Amino acid sequence: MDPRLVPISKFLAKHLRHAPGEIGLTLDGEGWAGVDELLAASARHGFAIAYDDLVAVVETNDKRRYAFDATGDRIRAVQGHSVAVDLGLEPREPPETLWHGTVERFLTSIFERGLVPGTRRHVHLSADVETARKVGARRGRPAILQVAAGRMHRDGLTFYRSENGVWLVDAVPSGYLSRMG
Ligand code: HQG
Repeated sequence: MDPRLVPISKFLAKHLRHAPGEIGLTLDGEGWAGVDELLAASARHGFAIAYDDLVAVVETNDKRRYAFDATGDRIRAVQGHSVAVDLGLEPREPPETLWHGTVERFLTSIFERGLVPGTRRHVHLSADVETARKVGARRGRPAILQVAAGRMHRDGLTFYRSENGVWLVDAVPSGYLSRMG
């Protein structure tokens, strides 16, 4: 992605996932904001975004974090919210194994309490080890947990997959976790 677009992507993450009210924006129940409203609200708050740059962020963002609706009139973050939204995702059967990247200092608590969502709506799991390693590395030296997703699913726990390929689940009890690296 063009480095010039990174601050725009971060601004969108903040306001489409966590703090729409801070710029006077309202998300609907599925997390959508009107594109015109978003651009106006951003400009009003001293962060004017050109429409073409918004499109470029949606299309070239490294993790495809944002999407327009079919008409192109609305935009939302495809995962990672802390505000209450229902993304309308259908339950899906996960692969037998998924991965979670974290850091050593959280492990004692994780093995006591399982993985919990913290401020977000879901626990985020990765389909491959490399992605989990990157997620963990945001906080320090990564510790990788293997998640027995197939067994969880057979035990009746529900999985979703966001549009950009992140697996989402309400929580992961510690009995489904093992340390991999
Ligand atoms: C930890 C980024 C103590 C958990 C990434 C994590 C991801 C516990 C942190 C997405 C715990 C929550 C999400 C427990 C979980 N005790 N710590 N019982 N249970 N934790 O940021 O998974 O770039 O909310 O291990 O790539 O790190 O923003 O979740 O370290 O996909 O698109 O609590 O965010 O995507 O942190 O990251 P987060 P995450 P974006």
